[in-house]
Amino acid sequence: MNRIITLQQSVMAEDEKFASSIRERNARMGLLMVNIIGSPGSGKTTLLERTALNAGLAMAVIEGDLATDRDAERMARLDVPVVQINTRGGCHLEANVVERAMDSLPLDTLDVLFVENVGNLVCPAEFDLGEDFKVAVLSAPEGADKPLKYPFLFASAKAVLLTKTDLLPHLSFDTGMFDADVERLNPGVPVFRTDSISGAGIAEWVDFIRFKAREKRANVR
Ligand SMILES: Nc1nc2c(ncn2[C@@H]2O[C@H](COP(=O)(O)OP(=O)(O)O)[C@@H](O)[C@H]2O)c(=O)[nH]1
Ligand SMILES: [Mg+2]
Ligand SMILES: [Zn+2]
Repeated sequence: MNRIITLQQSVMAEDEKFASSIRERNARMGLLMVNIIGSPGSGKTTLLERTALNAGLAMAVIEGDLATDRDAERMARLDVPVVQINTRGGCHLEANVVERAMDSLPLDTLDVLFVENVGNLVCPAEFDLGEDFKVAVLSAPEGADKPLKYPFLFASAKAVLLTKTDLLPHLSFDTGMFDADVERLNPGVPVFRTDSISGAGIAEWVDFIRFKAREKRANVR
């Protein structure tokens, strides 16, 4: 399957109702849903491409973007089922439109559904999409001070990814401070360090997702 469906995001109240309905459906199906949140350019789509190339996960992606369908095209090129949501300038995704997007995905064939949220470290963290958990993505060039500057995201995520670690030798990124701040905000949260150029760290990340997908499937009600 290789298709892109484009939806426009609508403004809608009572979004919690949609988030609950998504969560309920996923629980019945045993489908893991992961909401990926990070700045524009932090490497979210590249990470998802790398994840798709790592065999053994049946995945689909919902791409949230202000305007283009470029990220969806990148995923479709890898034969990943993908739905694009254009928010028309909206800075986060909302559950009502995510639920509609899910209707055009082959959910019963999947291990995991990833949502690449709109590039933004602030409000995407505040919106429940009915996901199992949020993942905070920070790329090394953005700086080690960002977890404390955007504490809500880093405190609420169930995994933190430090991407572009290949660039660390060229940066003055204080990894000790980064680790300490993340641990302080979110004690015990798993932190993955990935380099999508060499692929370093991707296997550990995919293992984590695979484990969570298996756990979800095992708990089908
Ligand atoms: N050096 C380096 N560049 C990366 C890495 N991951 C992504 N990039 C580059 O960062 C830019 C933004 O990546 P993209 O995945 O589109 O970011 P997104 O906006 O978060 O989806 C692209 O030019 C990528 O090639 C990485 O691990 N190392
Ligand atoms: Mg992207
Ligand atoms: Zn927003």
